[in-house]
Amino acid sequence: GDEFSERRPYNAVTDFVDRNVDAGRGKKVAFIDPDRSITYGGLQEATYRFADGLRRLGLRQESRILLLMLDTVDYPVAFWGALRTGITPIPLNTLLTAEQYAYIFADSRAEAIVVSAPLAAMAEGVLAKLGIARPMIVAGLGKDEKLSGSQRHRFEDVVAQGKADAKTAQTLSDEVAFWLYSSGSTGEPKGTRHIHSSLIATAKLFGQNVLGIREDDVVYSAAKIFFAYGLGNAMSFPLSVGATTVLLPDRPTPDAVFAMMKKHNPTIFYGVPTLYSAMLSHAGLTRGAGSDKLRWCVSAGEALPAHVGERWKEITGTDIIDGIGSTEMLHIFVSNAPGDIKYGTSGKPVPGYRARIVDEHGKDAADGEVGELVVSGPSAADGYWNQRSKSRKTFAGEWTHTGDKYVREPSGHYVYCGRTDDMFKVSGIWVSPFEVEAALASHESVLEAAVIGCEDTDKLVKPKAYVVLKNGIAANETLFEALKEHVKARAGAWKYPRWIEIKSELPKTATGKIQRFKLREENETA
Ligand code: 3UK
Repeated sequence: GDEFSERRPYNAVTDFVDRNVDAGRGKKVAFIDPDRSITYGGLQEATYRFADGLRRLGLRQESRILLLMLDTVDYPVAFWGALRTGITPIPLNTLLTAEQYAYIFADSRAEAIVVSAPLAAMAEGVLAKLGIARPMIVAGLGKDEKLSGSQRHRFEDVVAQGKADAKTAQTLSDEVAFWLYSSGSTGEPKGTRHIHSSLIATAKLFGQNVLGIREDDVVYSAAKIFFAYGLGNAMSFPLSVGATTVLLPDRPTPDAVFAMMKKHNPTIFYGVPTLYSAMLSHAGLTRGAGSDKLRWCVSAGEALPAHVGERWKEITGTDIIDGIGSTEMLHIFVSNAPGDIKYGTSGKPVPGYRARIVDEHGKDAADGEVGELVVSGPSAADGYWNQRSKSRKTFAGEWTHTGDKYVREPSGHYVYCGRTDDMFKVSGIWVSPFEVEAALASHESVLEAAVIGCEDTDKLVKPKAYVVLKNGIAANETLFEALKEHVKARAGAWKYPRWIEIKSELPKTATGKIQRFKLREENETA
């Protein structure tokens, strides 16, 4: 075992909230949103009160509550307040469809919902359609806005009515603390159950040891708290060292992000590759991306194309640290690091995690051979909720299967090659759709691209590309020929797309991952 896996009485709220107050940070600002801020002392008191408020609503230890919330100072109060009373919070993506929420409401059997005011009507509609009654706590209502119906409560009333000296539930370090629904690029979302000690494991192993986050940092994450990536970035990592987090409830457009950078001068910025790429094509990108104090930028969620990292470094003067994480492992487990960056790779295993690349028989692949990435570490989830066979496949003892194809370079760097299920062979040689997409996206006319394997008249699989062109670029035969030549030169002769189809947009999950299976379905029915 490791220092995080020893089983002991432990509630994460004491580590992330109370310890800061004990260390004399009671008056320090922990979170800032566009309207309010909250100190460490204020957070401690509000989480005690919210915990007691939940008990007063009839909720008991181990019941589950959904958090359908925008990023404001109420988010940490709800999350850590629930943990304090041993209730399991389930942060939910705020961008899902009513059908997806209906599925999750039913699957999770949550007993209450905390919802931000702009999302309340939608949540009411889902409950009505399911024919179930649940207490709903609405955050961010205006003073004059009224709540109607029974079991409807204002967030601030639940906080105000709870006692400030209530109990902290005695939980165990390896007891389930919260769930996250996996983004589900294929199939239905899975409730991924995480334990108390995983939060401190990721905060120390990645936040502190890799990023070097410290007390005087001011962090801003464009990735929202409901995403495992954002939960670490904007909540657990900064709280683990007593830093300050700035929150934006709105959509992180390049303009909105630049405004945050200028206003708050964050020292650490977290984004996803699509955002970095959009910011790069924005005239507003300057040194520090607008912040006078920027130390590091971090990218995850999908692979960061090398040219994006390199261009970003040139213009802003700051590197982007790309690392791979997953909902199942809670945060990043293979990563580049400050001072040790190789663009175009995901870096090396984060100390404290072990990674292997294995073939279909579970044997270690040689350097240079593509295989599946499996990982072992203290922050692996306890399993999926009510999904026994998927749990057994993904969490195989101490090794967690990522479903990602990787190759290790002799230098020890891990290079992403796409999802296991999206790979295909051309003339017996593996093609990673991702590699062809990256080659296409590096062409000056291309905004983004998706590639699938497609049968030709000989029933042999060849790459087919769906391409979104940049504004004002016209599609014609000359351009198609240029794109094919570009891929041949960049990725390898056999990898060029035999067919190119122009699209106005690509099908994506709510978290921005390309849904190649949709393109495959579309291609089969055509
Ligand atoms: C892909 C990457 C290449 C990969 C996440 C940081 O993305 C996160 O979690 P999800 O469950 O998706 C996991 C899958 O996304 N991926 C993520 N990062 C990278 N591929 N390079 C990367 N840097 O397919 C992985 O299996 O949504 C990211 C922290 C916490 C997270 N949950």
